Amino acid sequence: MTTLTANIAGFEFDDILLNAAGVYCMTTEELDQVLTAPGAGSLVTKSATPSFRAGNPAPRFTKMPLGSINSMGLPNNGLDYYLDYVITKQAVKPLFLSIAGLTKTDNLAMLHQIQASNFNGLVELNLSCPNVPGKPQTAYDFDATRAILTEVFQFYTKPLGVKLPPYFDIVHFDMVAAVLNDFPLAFVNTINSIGNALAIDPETDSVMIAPKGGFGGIGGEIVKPTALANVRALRLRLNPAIKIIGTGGVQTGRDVYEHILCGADLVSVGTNLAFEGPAIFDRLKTELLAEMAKKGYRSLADFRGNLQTL
Ligand code: RRO
Repeated sequence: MTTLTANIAGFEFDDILLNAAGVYCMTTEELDQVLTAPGAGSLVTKSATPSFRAGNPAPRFTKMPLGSINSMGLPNNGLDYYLDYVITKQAVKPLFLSIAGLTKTDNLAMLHQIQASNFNGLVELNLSCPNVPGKPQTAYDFDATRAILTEVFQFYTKPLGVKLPPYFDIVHFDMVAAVLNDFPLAFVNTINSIGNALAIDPETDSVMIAPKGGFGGIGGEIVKPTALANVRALRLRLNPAIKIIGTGGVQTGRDVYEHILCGADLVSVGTNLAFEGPAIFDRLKTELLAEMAKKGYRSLADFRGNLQTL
């Protein structure tokens, strides 16, 4: 029997798929659908700020050729809402709580609240939201990334990971890994959407989303090579104790397989979950098992990280 399991920070995942933060995870109704979806091994909540945010004006998420573009602007129901949810459901399976403060002070305050709470699952600190006007992506600033992690690990003792933006330069892979390796991170999640892209509607010659003059983060099929490069580059550089959640461009079981080949432990689905709904997890699992059978593999460990080079 082929099993698809993973382990992060001592948590056993019975399946390796989950939603990407931001997709199907804003409300408890959506979260419940992912929680109970066949093929989904976990879920992550919409990145939370200390209190409710309406986010950017619509249209703020749309299909585009080969993927999606969004500038949601961090709409969310506030930390208490998501913290209550994961505390209530944490006995069902290991869960991820995502937070994305607009300032370091907000992030530290939220982590203090989580540290003091009954939540014992995994926290994903989102250092890569591309869509809040006037707020750069923290993880593109290596000194700021080191500074926040230094402060966090002075008090935070529960399992923590970071959501990273895509990097596009080998030197930047080296630089971010050098920072991350200095901390007891449980995992990194790579990649967030490729930020500040522009898609144009050929009928109207107009941008496709309203916020920020049409600039937004892209996801889906178009980002898969960038996602795979980031998973691979980080797996080659990070301490083995830091696990990797691969995110970006997952449409088929073959795409999941390729993320694992590059070193992913879990694989999350964003754009195509938005298009297809939570039934996608079971389809991806079935297709992944078929791909593994074709290659003669019985477990993920048989091929995780085994990308061949020429
Ligand atoms: O809410 C968003 O606009 C958003 C966030 Br926080 C993020 O991390 N990534 C993204 O593509 N959109």
